[in-house]
Amino acid sequence: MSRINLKKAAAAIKKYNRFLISAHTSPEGDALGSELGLYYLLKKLGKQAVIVNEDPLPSEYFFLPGKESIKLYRPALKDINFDCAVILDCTDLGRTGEVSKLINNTLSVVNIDHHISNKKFGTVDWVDPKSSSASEMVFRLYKEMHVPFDADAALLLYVGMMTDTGSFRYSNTSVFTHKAAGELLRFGLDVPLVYRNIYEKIPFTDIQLLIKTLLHIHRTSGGKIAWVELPARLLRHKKLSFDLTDHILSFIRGIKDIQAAALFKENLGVKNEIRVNLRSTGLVDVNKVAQAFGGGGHRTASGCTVSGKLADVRKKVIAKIRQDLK
Ligand SMILES: [Mn+2]
Repeated sequence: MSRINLKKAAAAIKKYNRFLISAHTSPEGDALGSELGLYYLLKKLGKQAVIVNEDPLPSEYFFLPGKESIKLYRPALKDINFDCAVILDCTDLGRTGEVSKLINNTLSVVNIDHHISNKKFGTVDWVDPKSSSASEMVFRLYKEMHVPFDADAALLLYVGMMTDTGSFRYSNTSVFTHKAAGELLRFGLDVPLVYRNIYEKIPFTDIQLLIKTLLHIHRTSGGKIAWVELPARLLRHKKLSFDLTDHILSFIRGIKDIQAAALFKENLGVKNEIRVNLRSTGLVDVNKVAQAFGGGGHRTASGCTVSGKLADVRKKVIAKIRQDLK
């Protein structure tokens, strides 16, 4: 099934000429790696393409090639006459934020995603939950369309696969993921430097925030659930350009006997809106938990945005996690 839809996605890319590329808000390695990786593929095919995101690049991704071609959403972009939109790493169109306003009914939409909770919103839906990442799917698109990789494309797709697999440690890491990564490494990637750029250049003020946050890890349900809150008053001191969520979650997910970890973050821009990020060590299905609140993702990593006060949202979400504890 997935193979047929890969062919359909490739056929759409062949057919159209003026592409809008986007991914989810708060873009991370996979969103950026797959967007830019696809951008280079389209350029090699002689197509026009514009990447539009709602949010700017976090500073740890400033080293990515092609980053200057990413545009931030503004209403004037409606005047560009696209004939196809390729949406990457999104369970639904709403995950692109404001960018969804650029997509009208006449535009063909190619939905390329690896989340099990994908809502199949495209004209073509290529959804493959067995893929480690959207970047791994773009890797397959290069193969399918016989477009050769170069050093830039190799770096971008490697970054997407590396970040979404927790550096090739999570359960979504497959034989194919390693084979693909191995093939990309032939282009002379400096792996330690890639890792250092993404994970080891945390601004000192953010390390201080991380320490403050970790002082307030809470456990519940006999130590099976751990959670932390990031209230707005803490976030105001944070370097907005740097995404700490992953660092905090991978830390609390590693606590002995934990089955699920949750991070509750107050949205600085919207009052009473809480972003919830969930991780599971494998026993609890946090995709199901996130879906109960209108979000989604994967069995072991998911997220949702919930309206309400920080403490109320936290109680509701934790009650839901509790139902699935083993
Ligand atoms: Mn992804």
